[in-house]
Amino acid sequence: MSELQNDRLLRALLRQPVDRTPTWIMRQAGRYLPEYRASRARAGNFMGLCGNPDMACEVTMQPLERFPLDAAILFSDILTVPDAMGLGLYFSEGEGPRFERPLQSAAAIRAIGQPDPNDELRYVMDAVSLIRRELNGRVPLIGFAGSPWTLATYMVEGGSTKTFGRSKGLLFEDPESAHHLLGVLADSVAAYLNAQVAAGAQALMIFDTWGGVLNPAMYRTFSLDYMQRIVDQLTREAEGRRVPVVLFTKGAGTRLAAMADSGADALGVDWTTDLADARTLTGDRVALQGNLDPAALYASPTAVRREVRAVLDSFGNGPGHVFNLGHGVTPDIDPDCVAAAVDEVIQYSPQFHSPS
Ligand code: 1CP
Repeated sequence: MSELQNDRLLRALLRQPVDRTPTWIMRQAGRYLPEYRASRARAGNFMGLCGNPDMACEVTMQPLERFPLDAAILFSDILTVPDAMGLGLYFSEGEGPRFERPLQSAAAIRAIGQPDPNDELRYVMDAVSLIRRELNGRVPLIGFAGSPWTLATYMVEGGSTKTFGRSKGLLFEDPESAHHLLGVLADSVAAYLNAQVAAGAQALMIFDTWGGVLNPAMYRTFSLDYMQRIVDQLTREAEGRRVPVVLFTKGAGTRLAAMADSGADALGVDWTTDLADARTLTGDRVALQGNLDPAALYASPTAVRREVRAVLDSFGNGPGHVFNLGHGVTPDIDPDCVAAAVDEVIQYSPQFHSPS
């Protein structure tokens, strides 16, 4: 493997000194880029993109051709794991992800097993190896997976939900089945992430998009404990370097304090918590990643730059910050606003890293 030329991301995630704050953007490859829409049209649909390593590699590289980002993230989806468990993932136009065979009974939950990441998910590992070759050491590659709880919501609901009626209902009504499902998912995700590291992923992120909808006690029992079970099983070193792990719970708020004790190297922070407060909650235990409100990208480049400076000011001095949005970039923003955000981080952040 070629020598890594830009290791700012890996250093910042481990709270090591850097010359400036590194940056990448959640959903940086996506529908806001015309070149992504063209690739997706050629592939026919979203799964056609994810399932074809050449296309997944092409799309992963697109934002790096446009913006001086400090990381690439594997182009895939968190729902490939339940798909590999036999649930039949598909995307209906304008409706988001759906499963053909959602888990609708305790018996269905008992019947699922762990997929082999090098068999059913071989296409993801092939994409990881191909992207590493294509990156040629330019920036590190982030691998990822969904948290057990977040995956379980889609598997039990059959798709996206506003009320979490079935999935939260299961936690209250039949916690034993819920624990069984979350345990299988945690072990499956750990094996899947370790296979990504073996294929070349250099940092890992666990997306717990729906952890914030649980009450604090249930968050601990049904979301955080299973992320912890994953972190405990992960390969933490590859190619002679530590492989940093980032946990992201959307809507975490004060739960960041408990998350900082999970053994993760870094936490993603959404825009509803100030980075200064997140720093106070987590002390020096973890690095922080975030947290520009994605809606700021609907404003002018001038306003975007002002908001980026506010995020950098809020974290303040010292290492341990990776700039990002507080959640994924939305499809209808102007790519020039992403360019302005990335450039402002480069221009404004060196002052926070000067030796004192
Ligand atoms: O082209 C399209 O219409 C598909 C849109 C799309 C994209 C670009 C989906 C469907 N997934 C993705 C890629 C994706 N998904 C990445 C790629 C890497 C990147 O550039 O960041 C990642 C990391 C994800 C992760 C993901 N998928 C999450 C967790 C992060 C988050 O945004 O909260 C979740 C919840 C999903 C499920 C999913 N897949 C796709 C959509 C539209 C959704 C969300 C549905 C919902 O809101 O319930």
